Amino acid sequence: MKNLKQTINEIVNETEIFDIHTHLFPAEFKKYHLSGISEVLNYHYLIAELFTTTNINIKKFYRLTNEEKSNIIWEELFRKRTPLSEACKGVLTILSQLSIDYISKSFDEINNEYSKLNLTDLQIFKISKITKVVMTNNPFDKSEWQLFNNKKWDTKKYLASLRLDDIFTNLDKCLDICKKNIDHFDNENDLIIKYLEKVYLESKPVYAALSLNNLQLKSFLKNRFVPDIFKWLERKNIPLSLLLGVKRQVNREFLLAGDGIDKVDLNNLSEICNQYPNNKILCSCLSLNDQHELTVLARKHQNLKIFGFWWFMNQPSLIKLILNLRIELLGLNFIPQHSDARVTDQLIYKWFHFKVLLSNVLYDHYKEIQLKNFKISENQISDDVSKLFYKNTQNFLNLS
Ligand code: RAT
Ligand code: ZN
Repeated sequence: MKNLKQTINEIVNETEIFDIHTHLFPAEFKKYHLSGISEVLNYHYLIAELFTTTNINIKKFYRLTNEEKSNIIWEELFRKRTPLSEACKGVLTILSQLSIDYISKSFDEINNEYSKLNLTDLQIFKISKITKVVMTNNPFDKSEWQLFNNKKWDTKKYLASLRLDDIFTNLDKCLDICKKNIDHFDNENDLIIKYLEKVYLESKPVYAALSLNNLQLKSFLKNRFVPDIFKWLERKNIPLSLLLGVKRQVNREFLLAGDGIDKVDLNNLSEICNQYPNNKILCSCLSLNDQHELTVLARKHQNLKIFGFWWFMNQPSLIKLILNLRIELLGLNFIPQHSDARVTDQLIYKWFHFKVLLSNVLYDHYKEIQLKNFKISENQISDDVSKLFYKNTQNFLNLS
């Protein structure tokens, strides 16, 4: 092998990625597909930063057009101030990766230059080496669900997942929607399962997902729908993905930018894994406080797989720390990252940033075993990275 560091960098940059959690939609579904620098600047991570950095009037801001909002974000966070936060650096990564010279330029100038690139989502997938992304699909959102009325998009690239939060936060609405779609049912449990079966056939999801705060997690096993949902997931052979520790609307005025962190009791996660040993559980926790316990739980339950650095955890300093911990406790038996991208262009920065961190962490671990006379080969590194970026996901989702 040439130089270890260079070999790892090359392999990490060339390995295909299966992005297990995004909020992306195919370009053909125009109403929901987001791309371009204006959308990148309108990311809710940046909006929260703008609100707390300036005294801008929040209601007035939200009434502006997207381009007006991006203009303000560019001026306030990138020109009047030094763009040092992770979300700001992400924008700089995208611009520099696309060779757009942004120094001393206004938003309009950058936007013009960016639009001329006419970047397609397939080009972006290629830049980031992404083969598949899993979307977040809410079967209780009629407008969004229209995606599945006409599948003239690449269903091998954009895989579906069923987001079931509404059953736990807005049951009446869900039951109404189920009743409009299902004619014959015995009781409400039967109704929900029949509706899930219908949307399953329409979308072919690779997993079902739920985000829960502590209270919801605590009462989860007592929920009257949960046993049947687990039975149904087992029949379908798809995992349940649990996104734990979000506290929705800590600041309501901020809208989508207003969610925060909750403290969760992971004993409840362990109990879920024990009570449903035949179901597969994917899990990501939002708070740093939960990462150690979550990693230990992934050593204790065969049906539990950790994935990604979710949202507030997606900060380089935390990733470095916890990625090391995960390798120390789990070897390579986890899914290290997902992008959570809402705008296709964000794939560029989310994955670029992570690849740099992963390469450095892997280098330290390989170096250490080399010092203990282990002969690590290029092929073995390729296999390892492919597990992390692709195969662990593919296997856990039972895909071929
Ligand atoms: O990361 C985000 O963009 C959040 O707003 C959420 O969408 C979160 O990832 C979720 O899936 O609930
Ligand atoms: Zn998400």
